[in-house]
Amino acid sequence: MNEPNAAPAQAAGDLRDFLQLLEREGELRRVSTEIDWRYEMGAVSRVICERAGPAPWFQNVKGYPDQSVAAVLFGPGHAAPLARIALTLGLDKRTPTLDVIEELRRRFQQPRKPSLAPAESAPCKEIILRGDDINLLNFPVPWIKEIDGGRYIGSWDIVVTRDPDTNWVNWGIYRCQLKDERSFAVLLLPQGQHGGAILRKYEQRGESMPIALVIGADPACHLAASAPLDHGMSEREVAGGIRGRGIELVKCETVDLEVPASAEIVIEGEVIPGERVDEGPFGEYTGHATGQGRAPLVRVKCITHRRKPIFTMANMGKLHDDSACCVTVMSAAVARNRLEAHGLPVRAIYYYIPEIPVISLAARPGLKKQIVATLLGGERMITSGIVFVDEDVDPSNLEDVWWAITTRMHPESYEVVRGVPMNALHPWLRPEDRARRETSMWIMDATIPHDWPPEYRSRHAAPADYLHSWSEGTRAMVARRWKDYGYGDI
Ligand SMILES: Cc1cc2nc3c(=O)[nH]c(=O)nc-3n(C[C@H](O)[C@H](O)[C@H](O)COP(=O)(O)O)c2cc1C
Ligand SMILES: [Mn+2]
Repeated sequence: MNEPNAAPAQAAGDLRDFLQLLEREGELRRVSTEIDWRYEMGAVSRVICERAGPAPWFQNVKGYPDQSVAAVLFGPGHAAPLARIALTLGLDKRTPTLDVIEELRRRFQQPRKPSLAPAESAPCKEIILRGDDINLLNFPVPWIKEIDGGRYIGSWDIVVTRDPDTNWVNWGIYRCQLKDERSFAVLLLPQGQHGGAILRKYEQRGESMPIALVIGADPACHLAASAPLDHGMSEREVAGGIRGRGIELVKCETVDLEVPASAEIVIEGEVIPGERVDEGPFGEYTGHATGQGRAPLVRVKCITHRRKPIFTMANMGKLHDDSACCVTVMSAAVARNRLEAHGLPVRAIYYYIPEIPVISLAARPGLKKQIVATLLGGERMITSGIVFVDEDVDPSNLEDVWWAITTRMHPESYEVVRGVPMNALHPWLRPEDRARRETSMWIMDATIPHDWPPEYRSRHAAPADYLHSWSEGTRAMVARRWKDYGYGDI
């Protein structure tokens, strides 16, 4: 694994392998000076995130000897924005953004079933704590931002639940706020997210919901858990697809669930029907601290962990963060596979921020509305809006996209679609939207109409950049003579 030229490319193994790989590639740095879990770890990792520095691995957390915290593991990367996601896939860290998405798309189409490991050989069972030994405060849980509502035990995690009707197992990354030694809140949003839909079923039956919070699993598992897969699809099989071999699972001690065997920490518990506590605010991927309200409470029944466990944390905020790096590429891969399955061709999709796709395509009658309908029919693939650009525009290049919007979009091509599902984390929602739990979205169509004749188009809308404004012959001549002009260094 990870040898140069290994074929086919395989993803990293457990978190510890992954940290070593990142360190070798200059994408991780050990921080040995003492650091406080209250505000300081969050502040330092946020600056690193905003400057796209190597991920920090805090070795010396105040009050927590023998433990460490790895932060903002997924970026933005140092060598390139998606460097650490590319490395997770066994690719070169400078692999272009749209190529990473294409590779993910291929792996999504080859899900692999997990296997079950015996408890004796599962690293996450090295220490098992029950009864009075349960104490969440024994982990270096960070208070990330001073504006957050408290310490967050789950920010880069996997929340495992099981549908009581179908036995479908769901993995999602959901934020979890520490409440006390034996309980935490989990933000299971009531709309769109699968964890929330599963909880509703248990509550309708008046039953407690078993739940497991996983920290520090194989990175492929966390990537899969951040993907907007359809209801009923298995994140754990997609994780196997991303890694190139099935994930090893192990049974929990006190709940009927399985978790990745190599995880650093597993917290088993249950949600009592109807029980809610204060949760938030929390600095989020929208670049705003949002979502203060009431959330389900998890009562902890058992904790298992590796020796000297490595805690992990995300640090979301304006503009780029580790959450956006993952969710945007996973969404692009899921969305394009979904469109292809519906026979809807596009050249490329990119999400500059989660839930707002930019799609480049060759327009044909009706295609754009078919795309909107198909993506709205999936979960979390569009909220807020969607941008369409022509094939000559690179959707992963923000300047290119903005150029298209400002020069090719007829004002009448800005549309508002009313009555779409709402994501409560959006800062722009009005109080009445929140009350109705429904809102609107926009479509920006920055493509040149498909029915303009070529002659009209070339007279009024021919792109005036180097590539399009000179013939191949002239460009070849200029390239040949480039040094003669005295610009050989540029
Ligand atoms: C670091 C990080 C934190 C996230 N926090 C939440 C959260 O608190 N609540 C939520 O509903 N989604 C959150 N998400 C997004 C979900 O993980 C994502 O939408 C995923 O598709 C959810 O799984 P599901 O589709 O099975 O519900 C987060 C994603 C990341 C990467
Ligand atoms: Mn899911």
